[in-house]
Parts: sequence; structure tokens; C-alpha cells
Amino acid sequence: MITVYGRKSSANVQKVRWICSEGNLEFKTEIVGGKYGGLTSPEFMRLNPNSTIPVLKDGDFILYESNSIIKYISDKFDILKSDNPKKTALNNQWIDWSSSVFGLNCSTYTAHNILLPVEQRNPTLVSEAKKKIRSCFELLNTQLEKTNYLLDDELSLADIPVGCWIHRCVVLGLEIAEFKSLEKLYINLKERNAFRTEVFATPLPPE
Ligand SMILES: N[C@@H](CCC(=O)N[C@@H](CS)C(=O)NCC(=O)O)C(=O)O
Repeated sequence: MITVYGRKSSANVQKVRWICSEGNLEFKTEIVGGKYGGLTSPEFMRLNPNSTIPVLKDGDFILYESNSIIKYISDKFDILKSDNPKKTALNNQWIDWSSSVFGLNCSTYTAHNILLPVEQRNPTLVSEAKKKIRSCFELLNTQLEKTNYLLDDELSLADIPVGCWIHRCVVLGLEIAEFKSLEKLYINLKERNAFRTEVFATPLPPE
């Protein structure tokens, strides 16, 4: 059975837990990171020298970087797998965007709102991140005008990272109600058991 390392409050860990749960794939959990620590122990750094979560262990195969992990799980266990090169490329496009644009700003917003010690929080970075997240909401809203999910009317791999970050924004109080198509995606996601259990029901960092 595979093992997923990481606290359940991490959006990057949630991506991995959600895809497993979406495919009814059983996995073991090793809680590390956040208030649980353990990321700089020699044992953990042998798994991931970057000291970050998530990490996947599948037998003697070790993988870090959440986006690589969800693609591996999708391929190996045939969960939300696409055999169409164009659909695969679009999945990859949204997965990359979700980290390099959307998630980057969500992480800054999270860090400077709730994670960093109060004296290290920077209100300028919070308001810049908020503005950029709003642009991401607009972009997603346009993309979602004609479909229930990001690529079409079915859940795709692309929806996994984007859905985790949308949820993070919502719990941190960012309003999505004016972005009707984006809100429709969030409502669709909340109807899925796997999203409810692995993303919606989880605490905020550093829990
Ligand atoms: N690019 C990496 C980012 C990993 C990352 O920054 N993980 C955060 C949690 S979201 C982490 O390890 N934080 C330290 C901690 O939890 O203590 C990925 O996608 O896996």
C-alpha cells in the first residue's frame, strides 16, 4: 500500500489525498510538517532533501512534488487518467498554472494571514496577493462559463490542484460569490465525497 507523508491541512498534501480518495485507493498516512514538525529529521530528509510535504512512498519508490505525485498516481492507478494527448496537455497546463500563478499567491496570502509570527506578516504582500488571486478568479470564471469542471463536464486531473487552492481562498474569507461560474465549480466539488473528506473537512495550517 502507498504511504502519503504530510499534515492534512497542507493544500499540496490535499491534492494527493483527494486523488487517492477519488479513485478509492487505500493509502497510509504519516503526519509530518506544520505543528507536527519532523521535516528536517535525517529520516525525512532521506525521502525529500527539500524538507517539504507531500512525499509519496510506493514500495521502494519515493516521489516528492505534489504535481508529480498526482500525475504518477493518475497514471499508475488509472484515476482520472487521460489517453488523449491534447487533454493531457491541458491538464498539465492547469496543473502548472495552479502552482506557478494561483497557488503561489494563495501561499503568500496564507503565510501572511495565519502562518507567520504576527511581527513577520506583511500587509502589503497580503493586499498584492489578494489582487492577484482576484485576477485568477476572473480567469477561472471565464474558463468555467461553458463547463461544469475546468476542461469539460467531468472532473479532470486539472481540477484537483485548482480545487484545493479555491477552497483555501474560501476558508480564508476571499469571496467567490460574484464569480458565478467559479462558484458553480466549488459547489460541484463539494458534492464529491472525496473532496469533502480530504479537502473541505480539513483544518487550516499549521494543524
Ligand atoms: N512545490 C512543492 C511545495 C511543497 C510545499 O511547500 N509544502 C509545504 C506545505 S503546502 C511545506 O512543506 N511546508 C512546511 C510544513 O508543512 O511544515 C509541492 O508542490 O509539493
